[in-house]
Amino acid sequence: MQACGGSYNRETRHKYYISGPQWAAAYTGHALFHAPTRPEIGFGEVMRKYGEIGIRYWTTHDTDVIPTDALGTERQTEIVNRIKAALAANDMQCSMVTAETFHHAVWAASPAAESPEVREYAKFRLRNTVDIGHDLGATFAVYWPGSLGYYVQGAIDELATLRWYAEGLNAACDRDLEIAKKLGRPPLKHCLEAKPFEPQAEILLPTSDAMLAFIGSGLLTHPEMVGLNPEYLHELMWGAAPRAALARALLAGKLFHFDINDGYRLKHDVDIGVALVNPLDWLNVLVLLRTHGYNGPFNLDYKPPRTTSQFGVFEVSFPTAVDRFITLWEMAGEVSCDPIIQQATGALKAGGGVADPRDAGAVARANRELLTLHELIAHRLFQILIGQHRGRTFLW
Ligand code: GCO
Ligand code: MN
Ligand code: MN
Repeated sequence: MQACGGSYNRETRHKYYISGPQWAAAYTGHALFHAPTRPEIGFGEVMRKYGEIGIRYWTTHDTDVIPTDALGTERQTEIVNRIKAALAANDMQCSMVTAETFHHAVWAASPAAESPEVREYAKFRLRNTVDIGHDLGATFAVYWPGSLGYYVQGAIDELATLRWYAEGLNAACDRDLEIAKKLGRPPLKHCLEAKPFEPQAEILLPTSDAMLAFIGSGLLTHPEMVGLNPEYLHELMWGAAPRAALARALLAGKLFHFDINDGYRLKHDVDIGVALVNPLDWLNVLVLLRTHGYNGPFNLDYKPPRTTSQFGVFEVSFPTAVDRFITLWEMAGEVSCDPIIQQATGALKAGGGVADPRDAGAVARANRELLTLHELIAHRLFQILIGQHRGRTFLW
């Protein structure tokens, strides 16, 4: 790390709305074909390390920190009080809470199962997560539905399942309005997160676009309270251009929260550190978000590689992820005011200067060379990415 140099200090890292998930830091290296490689750690240790690094915000699933059988009991209150103390001790704030509706056996048929008692339990969990969120001072609640889908044909009625899922969200929003009023706090921003391929074979809401349609379907009693938490990799996985998926969310006014990481198209959810696979695309994504005024959190939802110990997780994995994000965010600012890119986009917008826009041949001819500026812009972005625009040279 010392040899790499160029890392930001804690104060600089504090200026960005970057959040560290409990589950990312506590990830033990396990997966379907992988046994754990690291010991478990609790929220006290995670916050101490995040605090040292300069990650200001913390996010958590309910069951990352509260055992399932303690949810809604006095033990929950006691744990939440300890979390508050640990946040304060490490100069951190809780920005987001999320309900785990995928891991426990109770979710085998999803939180919107046919069985009414599963759905009642799901409502309890979602309402309880809203309670925890207000108690911890959070701004956002995220829902990744998990098992909302099926493995075998004919297993579920899709329409009924989606209606039932909406009932769960409605219960969360109703509870939120009630508590927010009582506490004099603004209601939480509720964010749906899509993932296309896992953990079921077929997913009912596989993409952010599907979720936008769901939000607008008329099933939600408070659609204005519900938006999106897209994850970069989850959009890439199904073959989308993440930048375009984010643009659609922005147009709809629904880009509330953003999970940042990286990976590959049409592969499983590898959750690699931000920009380690697609740095140029990441730069572009941040140009889009800066240009259009996104001011929500950037949540480091990735898995530090299982090849490292906890030493590597906190000495290398998290600080480098934070610093790559900051560097790219600052570069994105540079892109927005780069004179060459400004000239090129200005020229593109001015058009080819054809007098008669009904003459297809003349319009095509006038725009042909103009459109070569698209490639010039791409080249300039690459130069900015590698620092060549500042005179950096490569001699051999
Ligand atoms: C994943 C998901 C999760 C969610 C989390 C929040 O990659 O499995 O992105 O990490 O972000 O469950 O609800
Ligand atoms: Mn995520
Ligand atoms: Mn993921």
